Amino acid sequence: MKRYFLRGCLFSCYLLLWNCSPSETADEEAVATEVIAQDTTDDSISAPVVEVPDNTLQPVQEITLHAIGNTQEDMAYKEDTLEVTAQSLVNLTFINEGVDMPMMHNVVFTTPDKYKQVAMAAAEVGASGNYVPKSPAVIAASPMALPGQTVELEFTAPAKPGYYDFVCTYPDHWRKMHGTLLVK
Ligand SMILES: [Cu+2]
Repeated sequence: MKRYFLRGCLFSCYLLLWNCSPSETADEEAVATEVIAQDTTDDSISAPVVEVPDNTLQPVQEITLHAIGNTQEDMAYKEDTLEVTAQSLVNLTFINEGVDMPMMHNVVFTTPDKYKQVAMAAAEVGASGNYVPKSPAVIAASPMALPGQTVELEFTAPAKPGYYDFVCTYPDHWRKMHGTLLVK
């Protein structure tokens, strides 16, 4: 009798243990599934952040351009050539050293040999169009800098190396104020 009772007990204990272990495994599986689910969510959140280093790989170039002179005769860009690397992010600081009001200048980058054409179209656009025509020949344009003002312009340099142009599109300034953008 005693022996059967003991055997019965052991069997019950065995059953208890057997019942416990699968449920624990099931819990662990549930936890594992949750972790995987969280990881997937994290990946989708961090996805746009991953794109940022792609932009930072683009070389950044800081260049400075000065407008000098204070009359229609002696006004000029101090630098007649600017050099940038193809497809780099160009950070241009444009300093207008003019003193009197007619010395309003900007800098407009154009495709090769189109600076005069762009300047002519700009004069027609006038002040309301900020002296920048809507033209495929315009690569980038700075805001107009009043005498003594400094303006900034950020743009991506052309992908194709070559000689491009830049010009001040304030009416009649193109004759004295134009230069070459050398893209290497
Ligand atoms: Cu000008």
